[in-house]
Amino acid sequence: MTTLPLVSTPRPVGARAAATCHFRCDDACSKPVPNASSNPTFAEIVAAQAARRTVLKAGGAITALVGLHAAAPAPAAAAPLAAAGLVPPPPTSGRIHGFAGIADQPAANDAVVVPDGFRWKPIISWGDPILAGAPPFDFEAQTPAAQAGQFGYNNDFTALLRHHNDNEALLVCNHEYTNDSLMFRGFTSYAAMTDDQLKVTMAAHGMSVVHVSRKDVRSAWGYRQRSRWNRRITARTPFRMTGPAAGDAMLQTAADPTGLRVLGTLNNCAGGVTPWGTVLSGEENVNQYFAVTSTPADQATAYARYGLSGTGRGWERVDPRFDTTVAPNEPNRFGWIVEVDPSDPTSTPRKHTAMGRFKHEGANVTIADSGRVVAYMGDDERYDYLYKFVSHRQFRPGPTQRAKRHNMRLLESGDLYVARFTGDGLGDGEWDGTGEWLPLVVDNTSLVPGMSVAQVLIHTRLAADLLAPTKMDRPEDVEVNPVNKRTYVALTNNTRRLPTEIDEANPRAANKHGHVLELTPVGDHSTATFTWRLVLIAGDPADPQTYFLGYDRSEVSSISCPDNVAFDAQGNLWIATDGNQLGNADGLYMMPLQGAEVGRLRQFLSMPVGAECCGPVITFDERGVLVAVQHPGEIDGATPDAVASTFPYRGNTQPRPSVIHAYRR
Ligand SMILES: [Ca+2]
Ligand SMILES: [Ca+2]
Ligand SMILES: [Ca+2]
Ligand SMILES: [Ca+2]
Repeated sequence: MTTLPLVSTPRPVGARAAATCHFRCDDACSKPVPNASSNPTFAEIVAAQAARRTVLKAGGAITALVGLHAAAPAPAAAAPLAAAGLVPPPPTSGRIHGFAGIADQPAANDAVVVPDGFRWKPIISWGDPILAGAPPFDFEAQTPAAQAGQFGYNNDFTALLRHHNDNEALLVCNHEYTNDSLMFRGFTSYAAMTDDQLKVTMAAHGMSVVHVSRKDVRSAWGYRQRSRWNRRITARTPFRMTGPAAGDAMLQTAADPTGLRVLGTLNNCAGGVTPWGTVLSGEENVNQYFAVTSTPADQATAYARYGLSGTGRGWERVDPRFDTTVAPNEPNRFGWIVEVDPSDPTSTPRKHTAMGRFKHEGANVTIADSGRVVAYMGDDERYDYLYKFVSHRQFRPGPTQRAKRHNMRLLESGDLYVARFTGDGLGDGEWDGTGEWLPLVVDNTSLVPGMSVAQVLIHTRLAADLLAPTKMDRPEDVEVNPVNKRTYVALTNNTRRLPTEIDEANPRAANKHGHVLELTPVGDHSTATFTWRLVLIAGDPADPQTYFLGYDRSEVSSISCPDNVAFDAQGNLWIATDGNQLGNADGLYMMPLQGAEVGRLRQFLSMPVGAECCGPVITFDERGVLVAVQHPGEIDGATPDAVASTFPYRGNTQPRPSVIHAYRR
């Protein structure tokens, strides 16, 4: 076995590996932007133009953004920098947030780096057996049956649900996609794969529920093989459709004339945990699994808007529903938010039509003061939108089974909105303004002219286009801060945005590094209006276009491409990145949102070569964090015979996506 010569060739600036783009999203970035509508709104353009005039008059700056930064409020006082790339440690405590930030790590570094005083261990890796009868992982002897009982590939969203006591938990994980060229020796094309290999990749998708435990609060989490709580959900697991569009003609197929029972969940990206103990997961780039051999005439516009134009991943050879001539409605049965109850391994997971269909990054819920459940959701595509769901019924608190049965139905009926942002001008030194939630469906009535409720829910992108929401720079994870109750939106990047297309909420043309938005509801989370501001404009802090809530830019870590967000019990914002475009490894970062250190971003850990950082979850004791290391070793040219990474370094020479636990020694 050889290892690619990586040390002197860091990942080129400006790109994820081409292999990642190909296997994860079928090269979405190299294709035409699916949103061809003429949004954003007139109001924003007026505001942005007014702002540019103000700034140009004041400072003669080159761009609105650079000019604005010069006018930004004075940075907060900060302690002196300890060393290049390092920020001095705050007072330590037993909690995770007392750590000294690590320096930037080169992208070619095949290591997980954590701060002094911390260590990390893998909890579970691709191929580890979790169900009874599943064999140990054997890279050279993969079978569909083995994979269906083993932990799936490319772990993304991660949840840790306390189970019975403080030292037991259920780990729930998404398996977003497979990299077939790293899973099998000699891969050349989907067409050349064996039927069994194709079935292995189908079984490696979906989700896992894994029983984990530890000795005590100071030890690492480990997983339990063959626990009765363990579960695999794959591309063939039955799901039940719920909500107003369930059973609609556009969801019916020859194999399922009811339109109520779908096999599998695909391309599950981020997600969330509900207050009633279930897990939500977003089906994202689902278009890539379909061999579009023909397009139904009455759905041609929708097929185009959802990127359904590819040749698929070979699955149609072993499961004909992935051929659109055989099953033209099968694509409509993917692209939903799914809900799984990990506390009942026999339960049928559900897909909620009331929450709309698009390239769902994920969903996170909060309980509004009104008692209604509010879910925030991003459509992760350049120039797509931010959405909100508000349940019709109220959350019922309490640990009883009766309350849980009630709450389990909350996401089956509700109102759906899409966001429009209006800037108030850049002259005030902040990227901020007001926003409104434009109604798509309210009280089971469509508010989109010419579209029925089912049409709005199944072809949500087309419906939203008609309301002129704001085109965003790839909305990814969206989550409500448990302390300040505001909503945070990671916007990864959008290198296609033109200078003529910037607005105050998406303020950079050719946005390589992304930003983070904060929404504050006017009233409670179920109301139709909000105010907003940017809290982070990512990049190299030496770049005057970056912004860290006004904190001294010489005192913060560099960061690029925010993707997943999480919070600790103090309300600090944790950000995981995907696709660092500064030549550094992806990583996990923490930024305080209040107190003297507001905006002082620092890096907690970094990823091995080729990997993105996913699914951060601060453990419920606040002493550590779980992170999903996704696609380690996925760099162009890497193969099983020429690996780029040996992560997680456990005697196996192939890189294996893994969930790791980083915790205080
Ligand atoms: Ca995504
Ligand atoms: Ca402003
Ligand atoms: Ca991601
Ligand atoms: Ca999250």
